[in-house]
Amino acid sequence: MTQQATVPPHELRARFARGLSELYGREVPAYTTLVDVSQQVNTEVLAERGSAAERLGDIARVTAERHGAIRVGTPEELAQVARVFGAVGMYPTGFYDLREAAPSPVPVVSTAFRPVDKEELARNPFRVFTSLLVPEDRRFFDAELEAKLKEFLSARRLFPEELLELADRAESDGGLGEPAAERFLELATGAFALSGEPVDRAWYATLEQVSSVAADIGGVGSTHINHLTPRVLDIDALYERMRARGVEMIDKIQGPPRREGPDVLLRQTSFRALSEPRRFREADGTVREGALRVRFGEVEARGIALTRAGRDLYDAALASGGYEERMPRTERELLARDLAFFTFRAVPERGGTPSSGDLLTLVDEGRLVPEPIVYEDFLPRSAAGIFSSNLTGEGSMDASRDTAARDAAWLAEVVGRTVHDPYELYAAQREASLREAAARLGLPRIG
Ligand code: OOG
Ligand code: NI
Repeated sequence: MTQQATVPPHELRARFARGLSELYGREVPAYTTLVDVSQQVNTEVLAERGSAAERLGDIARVTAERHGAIRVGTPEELAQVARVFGAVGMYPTGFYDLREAAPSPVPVVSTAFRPVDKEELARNPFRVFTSLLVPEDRRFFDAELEAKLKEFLSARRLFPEELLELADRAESDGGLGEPAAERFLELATGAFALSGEPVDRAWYATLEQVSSVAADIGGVGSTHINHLTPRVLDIDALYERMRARGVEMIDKIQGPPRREGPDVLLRQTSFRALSEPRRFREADGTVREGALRVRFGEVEARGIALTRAGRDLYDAALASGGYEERMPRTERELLARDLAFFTFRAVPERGGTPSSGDLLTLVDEGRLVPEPIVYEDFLPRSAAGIFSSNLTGEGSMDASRDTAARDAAWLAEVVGRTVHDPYELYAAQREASLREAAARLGLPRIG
């Protein structure tokens, strides 16, 4: 008998991303328009700029690239999410405390599940920004509401046992054979579909007074993907084109302002999706048709990953208003001042003996060719801005009350896994490429 071929994690991930994309396109038709317009813009940019357009990822990757966002209510739910994503090679990376995000705090902490290896990212870079409600945070919730929330949340089940078992099997075996793979994907995609279950109107409204994110998470019996974001090569062009089509965009592009020079980090913009029909259970037990407007469309452009020094400069320059002047305008300067991450390709064909192991000298001699590392993560201020610009109502928060301490270590404990540090991942990629380059150039080390 022939052995059933295993579907490896990257293929599961690519199929999962496609499955969610089809689902979201059916549920939120404006998403399909956004994907179409993004692809038009990408085709044009590629035609105009040629290979320079692919400096931060080839067109196949950029075309397939998406990030999604989901929101869950309890540490147990987050641990289950980690198992589902672990099956497709997506691991918790980075910690974002959106409760601290001025001027629009949101009662969640977040991480992004994503591939962490260069090869895996190249195969399919799907990532999901995942937020966890913090009902213990007294700035948002009083003790009574916290207790009610926990009771409601502990009674629901986001992921069927069969899905979690398949996920564990996929992770421990490095994939799944057919038809288990197909079954896993069907259940995984289904877990993020919008539910037709009636929403308790009074309970939803109570939570909405505190925060519409709290209502979207804790007011319903399931989770759902709340946006799916394509990547575009010229976000300014995309923004104008969507507006020209009559789509009402938020009033700006979040992240680094437009300027001359290499793109850094991440620029994003969004539009509010239309309200969607949802069923509500009224106080008297009857079920009526209603509508909620919680999902939206978002698009992003990615730039070079910054080092901690680069990020500090970015934050300071944005805060002081001197961004345009203070951020370097060339890759060369970003590299020379160690503000951004690059990998390096050795060119032993240059011949002769390198005069030193000094990085910049080797680059100037043409023995090392720097290639920028694309930023694979998120920006907390943009994330909070994206949340808030798409919410109904301001919510309420009393900043004088007790917070509940949360950090990456806490999150790691909750999911029982490492929470990867983005800076360490980028630095490891750079170091690995330098080691390889040194060996090829016959140098003990490059530094
Ligand atoms: C997540 C918002 C954050 C991003 O791209 O920064 C985000 C959410 O709305 O749940 O997706
Ligand atoms: Ni997003």
